[in-house]
Amino acid sequence: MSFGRAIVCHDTHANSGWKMEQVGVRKPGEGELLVEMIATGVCHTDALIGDIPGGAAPIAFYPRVLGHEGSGYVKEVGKGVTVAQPGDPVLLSFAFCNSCAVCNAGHVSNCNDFNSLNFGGPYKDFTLAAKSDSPEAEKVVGGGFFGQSSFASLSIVRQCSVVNAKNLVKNKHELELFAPLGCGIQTGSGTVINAAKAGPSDILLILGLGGVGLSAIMGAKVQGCRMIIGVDRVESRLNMAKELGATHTIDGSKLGDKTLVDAIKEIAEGLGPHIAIDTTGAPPLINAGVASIRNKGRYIQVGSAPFDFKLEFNMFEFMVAGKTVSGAIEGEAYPPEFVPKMIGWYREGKFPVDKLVKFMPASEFEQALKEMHDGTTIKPILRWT
Ligand code: CXF
Ligand code: ZN
Repeated sequence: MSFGRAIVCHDTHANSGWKMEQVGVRKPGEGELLVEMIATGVCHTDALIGDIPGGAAPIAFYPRVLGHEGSGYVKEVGKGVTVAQPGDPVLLSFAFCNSCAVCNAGHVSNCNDFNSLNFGGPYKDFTLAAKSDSPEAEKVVGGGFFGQSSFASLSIVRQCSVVNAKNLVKNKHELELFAPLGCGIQTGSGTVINAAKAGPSDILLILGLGGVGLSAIMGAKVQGCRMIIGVDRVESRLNMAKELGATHTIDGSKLGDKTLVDAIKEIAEGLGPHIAIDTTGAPPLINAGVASIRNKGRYIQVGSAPFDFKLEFNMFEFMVAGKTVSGAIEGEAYPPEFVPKMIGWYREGKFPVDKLVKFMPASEFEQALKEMHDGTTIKPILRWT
């Protein structure tokens, strides 16, 4: 057993259940790697899952270690690991089985086992202990979140969640900077590029300009979309969207007498966008997004809506308009290919991820969560060293 620090969720965040603690980490088994984390991006999904009351759903259990945007160095590998060797730098992403019919068809982000591999468990990876003879060494803490549980200085990572960065990063700083590529940034940009396959003739609407929404703006810029409309209520995020390539922004808090749908259509040639992507999960924005797209338009859900929210629309009008509504997760990316692509665009100056991030010591995770929620920080990255 090795020892490190981890943000252990004993209960929901709302109940003050997240604590930085000393933990024991078991040895890696078959297909697993022991990774010394250097950086972890914070994503809204960590906050979402770590706020579901224990037992309320199969994916809600405590104690556990969350975190799913990690980067670090491999310390040890278990049997059958081929993706990396001890000493290699790695960037971490989501888990997939790579053998079900959906994975075999090339859609690994919609793997049939996505829920169990990413939210499931409890994988018995950690114990609550500072040393092996402590009585806490028997107390199991769940790991394996997205195959990585990267809210830890040391963690067991499943091979499928690993992108070897040996030939991708130049130094430790880059490895830290690229930590969030494997979820939030891939989710936003990949939705535009892989799921929507947006191009130069498209007018694109991005609802919500957090890490995912702003990454969608960067993806739209890479694709050369002719109009990129961003919607948010935080001025600094609207300004950042402009800096990254949004041609128009709408401040949802300053609509006056107009509806959001009217404001969107007014900008989008009176017809509405060809493609709308919601990154907020907020029901009023979802409804506005579906209503605003033009005939033959496509709406893509990316933000996590309330678990009991049901979308309602008039099916006859929907049919006649030829609209499409779909969901997408993780930017429909195959991380071993898409992560190197994002790094390539960054090097070409087309994908300035450095503008979105703020580095903070892992001990300041509470502050990082607060700043992510209020919009002062787009993408907090926790440093473990
Ligand atoms: C998540 C959103 C909820 C479903 C799984 C993927 N994406 C980013 O964190
Ligand atoms: Zn995420």
